[in-house]
Amino acid sequence: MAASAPRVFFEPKIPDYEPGLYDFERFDEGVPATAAPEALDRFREDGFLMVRGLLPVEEVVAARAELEAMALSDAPDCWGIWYEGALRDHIRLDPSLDREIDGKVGGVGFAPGQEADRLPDVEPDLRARHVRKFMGFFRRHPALGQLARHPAIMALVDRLTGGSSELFQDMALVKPARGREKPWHQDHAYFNVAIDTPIVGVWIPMGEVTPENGCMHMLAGGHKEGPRLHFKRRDWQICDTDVATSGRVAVPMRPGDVLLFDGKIPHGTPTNQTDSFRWAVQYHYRPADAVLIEDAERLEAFGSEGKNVTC
Ligand SMILES: O=C(O)CCC(=O)C(=O)O
Repeated sequence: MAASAPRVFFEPKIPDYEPGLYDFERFDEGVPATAAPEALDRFREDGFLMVRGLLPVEEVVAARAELEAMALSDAPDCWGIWYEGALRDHIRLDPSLDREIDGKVGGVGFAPGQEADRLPDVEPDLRARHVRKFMGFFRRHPALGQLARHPAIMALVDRLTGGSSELFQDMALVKPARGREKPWHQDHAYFNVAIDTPIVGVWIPMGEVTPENGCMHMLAGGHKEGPRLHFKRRDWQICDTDVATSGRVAVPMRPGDVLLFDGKIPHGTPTNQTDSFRWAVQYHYRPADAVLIEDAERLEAFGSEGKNVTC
């Protein structure tokens, strides 16, 4: 059966953030792969654990090649593809058709901008230089699928979810040269999964990541505070002024390293200030018997509307 065409999302340009939003107290050094099984207490304490050299570099390189090919393809084999607002300098879009973020309905409601059923009509290379995100690809690309089910990752994830884990979301975050930030947020605010469920995010860089090109920034221990209110601002996000300045950690990584993080840890990534891509994939796992909830219950915990709060 032929794969159906991906859904295409054109994001708006988003405003700059205030300087200092991604200042940090320290770098996280991670733990060697051999020490990871004994270091899971650190995950529980900090809300994340970075494991050095957990994956063979050649497997990460092969997965990145699949993403690079998808970015250039005339028929990318994925569920959805998102383009940075900067692509609007090269294509004609009617801004009056842009929709705002709608955290109320979840899913594509989290995507601001507008949606299309075909790729932008520009040269593949120009298109590829503006990809921000792919979703829904791991079953269709062997090397990306291999990372998603990698035994070295699953051995740790299963211990953190408490048993048999189900992969329920796959995405690649491309962050092209000068690509936009992902503001501080908790991933669980995007998922209709019972609030007390142990959700584990796995973030795999496919090149060196640094504060300059947009490595992960974590609020160490912030998961213990539970759900935080999210607002419709530059994204579906925690209010910038609600992000504590103490406990902020930057997590520079190399190919082969893997970052495991709790679904309730506040985290974000700054703008890519370099002229190169910053490639990463992110997979999310939950216990196979996780209870699913409705949007209303998620918003009761994470939503800000109707709660007499400001941002
Ligand atoms: O890779 C990034 O830039 C941020 C990814 C992230 O935190 C997310 O999409 O939830």
